[in-house]
Amino acid sequence: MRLETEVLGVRFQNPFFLAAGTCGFGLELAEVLDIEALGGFVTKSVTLEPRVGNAPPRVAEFKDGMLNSIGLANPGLERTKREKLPWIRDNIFRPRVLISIAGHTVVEFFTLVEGLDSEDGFLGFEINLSCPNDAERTGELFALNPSAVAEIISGCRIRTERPIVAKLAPNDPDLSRTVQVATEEGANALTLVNTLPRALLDISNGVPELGAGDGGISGPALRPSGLRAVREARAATHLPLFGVGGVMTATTAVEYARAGASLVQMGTASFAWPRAVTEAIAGLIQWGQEQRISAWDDLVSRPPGANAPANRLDLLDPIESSGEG
Ligand code: RRO
Repeated sequence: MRLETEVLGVRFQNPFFLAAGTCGFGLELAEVLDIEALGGFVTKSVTLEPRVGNAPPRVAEFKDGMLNSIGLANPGLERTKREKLPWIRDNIFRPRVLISIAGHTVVEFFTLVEGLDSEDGFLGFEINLSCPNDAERTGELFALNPSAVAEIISGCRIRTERPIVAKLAPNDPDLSRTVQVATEEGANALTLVNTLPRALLDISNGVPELGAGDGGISGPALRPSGLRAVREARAATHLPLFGVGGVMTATTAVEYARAGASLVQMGTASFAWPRAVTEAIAGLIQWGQEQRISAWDDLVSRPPGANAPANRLDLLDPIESSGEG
């Protein structure tokens, strides 16, 4: 099966990304994983000032996933430019890199775009509008406030010609509207979804397992939320979509393609097993061969009205289809 795909005007060697916050700035995973095999990765969210992050423990596992409250621990804008981007520029060749940015205020998003735009070695920005664990912010997520989404996306749009990808929240009561706002204001793609705010408790004393109290849930338990969000977004915009949430294997990636995602991001699976993503890439090639699907693109559900319908497995003629693998 051909995994190559063209999105955002560029070619991706396969649809698998590592999600923001699960691979640092690439360097952190280079020793345990063949990063050059990836379609791409998204960096840890960068804030204007360095952040030390939330009180430990910052992650807790449970049967169907993981809860995190890292609290945006990152080196900040200047050290990212000085210490992280040069490594990416000199060591990443085939994968496409998105820099995730997270503002504490609307204006901070603009300062981050302006501060990073002239650097080399990355494709575009993932605008993190949906971090559930920012102790420095009170009130609702940017992603849950359509006028904040409009202001941030339009302000970032006029400051860069690079692709901008808006990362939205799974608990948005009117996701279609948010998707439309991001589309109208000039986003080039959307990432669905960030983690879902939840809690785990120690039964001996009722104290939350995470130092910060609540955290964001990810892994298999998030998958149905991610799929629903991608389906809803697919119906509301023509923009390409990144599917995130419980992408653990080749077939969970296919499920996201069926929902309408052109690309997928893996997170929790690679936390537990760094090579999960390279195994999923190999698994997808094999699955395609077995199912006689010739291209990843044939699996991706298109927006309503688009003229390239997704392949229906039940309509494939097993003799006619080449199954080139
Ligand atoms: O750093 C975090 O705690 C964090 C972020 Br920025 C995010 O966007 N999503 C998440 O689950 N954790």
